[in-house]
Amino acid sequence: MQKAINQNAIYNTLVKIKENSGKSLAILIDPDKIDTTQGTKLSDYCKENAPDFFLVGGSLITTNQTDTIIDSIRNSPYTAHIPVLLFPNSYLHLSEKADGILFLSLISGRNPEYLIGNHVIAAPLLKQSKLEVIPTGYILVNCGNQTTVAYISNTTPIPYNKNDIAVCTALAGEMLGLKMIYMDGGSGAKQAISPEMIRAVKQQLDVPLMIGGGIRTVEAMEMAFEAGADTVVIGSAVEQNPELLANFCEAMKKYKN
Ligand code: 1GP
Repeated sequence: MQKAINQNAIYNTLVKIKENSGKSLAILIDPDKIDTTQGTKLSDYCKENAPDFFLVGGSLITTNQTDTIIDSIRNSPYTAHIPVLLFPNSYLHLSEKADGILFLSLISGRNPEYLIGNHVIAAPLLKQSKLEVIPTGYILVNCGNQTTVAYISNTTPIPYNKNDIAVCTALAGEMLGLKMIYMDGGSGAKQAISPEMIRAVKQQLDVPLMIGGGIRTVEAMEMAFEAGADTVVIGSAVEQNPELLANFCEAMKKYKN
């Protein structure tokens, strides 16, 4: 099967939101940490206000639930229209059921497998799929604890207060042609990435900036947006308290034009 031409719909939406000075919210669902019943429950919390995107994936996936989770998003009238992007840790976690994929190059690390190795194996599969591929510079920041993603990828995250390293890394990613930068403290990060680091990176960057890791409250989400995040990613907080989803989505209203 040949890939459809000019399949940039999701990325164009991200850019459009950014250009209109709006903000977007992505909810990360880790297929290991949620079952279908919880997935349906999550969709129900989207009845009044829904996130802009779902990310599905994680750095260590031990179950085969990715397709089922995407189905539960698709089967709900409240979430059926929301784009689903894969957030894979390797080429083993591709799913044709998603709309697109964050094609992550872990540019804060120096592990060739996560910079280019996995990508070489995944590329022909993606070429044949209908997934929209979004080339994304993935930058890990040390937010106070060793995270699964840092351990599994065998990379050293950027130190918490080294804003200049984060800026140079993001810039290099953009100059290499990556279309988005995702700066992440890792799932379950002890604290969120500092507003100072987000601001410093944002000032230098033209492509959309996604921020995640350790964001557990509406206040923390708003702080990331105010510092310059275009998209905020929330995982653990909603996994642990699905009812929080409604609060996060409600708070997003003020960022919509
Ligand atoms: C992890 O940024 C995401 O890659 C989400 O992090 O689970 O800490 O919200 P949390």
